[in-house]
Amino acid sequence: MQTKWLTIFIISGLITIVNTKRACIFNSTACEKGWVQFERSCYQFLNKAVILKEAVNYCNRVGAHLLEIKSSQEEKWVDLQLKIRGFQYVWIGLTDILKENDFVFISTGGKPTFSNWGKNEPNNAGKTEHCVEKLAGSRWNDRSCDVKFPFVCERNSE
Ligand code: MAN
Ligand code: CA
Repeated sequence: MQTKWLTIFIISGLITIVNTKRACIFNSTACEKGWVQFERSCYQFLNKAVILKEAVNYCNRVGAHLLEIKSSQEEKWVDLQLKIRGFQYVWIGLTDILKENDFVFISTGGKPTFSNWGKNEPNNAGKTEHCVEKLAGSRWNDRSCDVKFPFVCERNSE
């Protein structure tokens, strides 16, 4: 009789552990309301055109950074999101403001390993283009940091 109760006790304990673990895994991959997930990031799409520094500051205030596209899979997903939301352009979090034609992530200063520049870009037109726009469904172009574009914030989902 004692063995029976001990067995029930142990099994119910194990079920509780498994269910808790499952809930943790489920919650840890979820993004907050207003954010959407792709792989290990949460993204917020802001359909308001602002100059680059305002986009950077907004993303920082919500614990994020400007969109950083690190693979063609990520870019394909971003293009789907932009298309469905009717965005034509967005800022991305790259700049060569410290050294001409040396593009780095604004968030870390690190060098990207993936890029998707348009034909003949970056061209530093008028020698005033130190920020980067992405055309929805298309490629990247260096632009003046003082023009206004909608933007996307990105942060870790874990
Ligand atoms: C054209 C190209 C781009 C440049 C913009 C600036 O589209 O020369 O490289 O950034 O004009 O308006
Ligand atoms: Ca350009």
